[in-house]
Amino acid sequence: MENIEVAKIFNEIADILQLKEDNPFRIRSYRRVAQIISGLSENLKSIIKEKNLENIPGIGKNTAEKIKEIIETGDCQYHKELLETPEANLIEMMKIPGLGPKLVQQVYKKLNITNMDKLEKAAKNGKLREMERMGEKSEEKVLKGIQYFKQSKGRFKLSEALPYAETIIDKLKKHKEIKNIQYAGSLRRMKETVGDLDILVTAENNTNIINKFTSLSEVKDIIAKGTTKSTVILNNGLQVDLRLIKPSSFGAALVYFTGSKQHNIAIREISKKKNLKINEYGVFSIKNSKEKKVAGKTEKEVYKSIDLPFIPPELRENNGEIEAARINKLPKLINFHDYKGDLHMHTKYSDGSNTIEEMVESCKDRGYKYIAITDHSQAVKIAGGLKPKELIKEIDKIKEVNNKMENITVFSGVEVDILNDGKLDFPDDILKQCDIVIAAIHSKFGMEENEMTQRIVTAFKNKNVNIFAHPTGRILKKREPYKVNMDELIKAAKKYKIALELNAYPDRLDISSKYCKACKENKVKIAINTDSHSILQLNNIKYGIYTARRGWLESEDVINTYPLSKLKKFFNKE
Ligand code: DGT
Ligand code: CA
Ligand code: CA
Repeated sequence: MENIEVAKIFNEIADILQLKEDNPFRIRSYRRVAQIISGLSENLKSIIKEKNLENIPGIGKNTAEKIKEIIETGDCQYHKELLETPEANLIEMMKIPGLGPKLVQQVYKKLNITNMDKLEKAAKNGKLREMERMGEKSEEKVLKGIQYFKQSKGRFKLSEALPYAETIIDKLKKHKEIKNIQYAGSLRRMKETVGDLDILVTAENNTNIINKFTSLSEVKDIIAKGTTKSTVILNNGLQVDLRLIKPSSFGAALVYFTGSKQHNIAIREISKKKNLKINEYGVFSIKNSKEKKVAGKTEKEVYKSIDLPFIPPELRENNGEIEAARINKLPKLINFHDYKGDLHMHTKYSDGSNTIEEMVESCKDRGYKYIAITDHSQAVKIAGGLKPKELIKEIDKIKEVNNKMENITVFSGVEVDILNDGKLDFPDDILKQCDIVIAAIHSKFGMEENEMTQRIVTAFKNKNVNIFAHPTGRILKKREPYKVNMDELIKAAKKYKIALELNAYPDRLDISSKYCKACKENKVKIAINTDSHSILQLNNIKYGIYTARRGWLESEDVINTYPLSKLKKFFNKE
């Protein structure tokens, strides 16, 4: 059982409790456990074997017992009991973006609607508007949500797919017969969601490898098992295509199966003009209707044969990368070693599960040069938001820690809420005392576009604000971005020297790669932050870096790569 599946059970417990209108703090604590588990870099099974689960910050005795039960039996009693209650039927509807537990309960109680199909019918037939506080508009919203759900259904978040791909590759790699193994497809392009995994292998004995692949413990169903290709379904429903490739074609296959399809079509057009044929087996010159292979072993060779430099997989969307490659203007994409420090994280002062010292130590171990501690402000009660006095206390504490620590600078900061009118949740004289201020929206997501844009731009005008967190508010597969005019937002960010955040939390990846590119083109800086609520979540930075690369970002576009002095200047808007 993968960690993610265990996390899913805890999330489902929270969902059902929410539908039961249970204690919000209890609900939140189950959600937090789910977050902690999905952030773990080690498999729960091996943690149980080798260490104590309760050593994981945020995991208490009760939770540890539940986790053990789930790992040993596949589920836990408490979850099973909850599943027997009437509210459990409604979980499906909770998955519709924009549909909260209140509305789900309302349609259940008033109209006896228990699933998505019934809900869709009721919305189409104008039945929902008969209820309190509901109208034609809310029906439209429900229908849009259902449509969005159906579109994204069957796709997996990057964070749900990448660990599986890595595990499978690690396991298969142990077999000496494998000479080369690599994931391709949308995963290699680091798309935020992937439809299926595509893995390519070269091996001495194909049959052996296919047998090993289909008997992996992650495999639930075998769909196809041939001599050069096999397709399976994993325990979490994800499909994996494994293809065995001849070494002389590995590069060509890698280009082909990495895609995207649009990129492939574009390079095929180029090859045609050069009298070449390009496919998954190689690049071939055609003379007197005779074919001769000119490239195929490596990707570099394939691109070279059509006079292009190697194009990083993250860029292969036919979105300008081929034109850039032609004139040798491909971006020098940001890399892990460029990254100097995380500027958005929470501690026990608000809803994090580690202390300031623990967060700092862990970041120091990662080799970071600086970090910022940024707990929540008072408006977000559920996340333990700080009162002004408490923030001042925390700032003192951060300064104390900073003075003690060597080789790392700890900035004092806050994630301050943007209120409905664009004012901030703390007065300026409080904010001024922070080294860094992150502004964020955690309420009233349903505003009209104009109002929302004005709300945010008003906040940008506050001189204390440095970063705008998770700028579109989306939750992958769960919540659509709020309505906001991104062009205006980007312009305002430029004008008021605000960095937009690329929040690396795997459910967010907000802003998306598309907007990263737009920011770069408008010379707006990006801050890649994990928004960690525990030391384990600091690992999520990888999803941020991958998404940034997909968004064409170079190190100079990202403030977390700045040397300390330059970063301080940025905070002071110099
Ligand atoms: P996904 O799985 O929906 O997230 O997206 P991909 O890009 O991984 O797509 P997939 O798995 O259907 O195919 C993997 C790659 O194979 C794709 O990126 C490009 C290549 N490919 C698949 N079908 C075609 C096709 O009809 N024409 C061309 N030129 N390439 C294709
Ligand atoms: Ca795929
Ligand atoms: Ca595929």
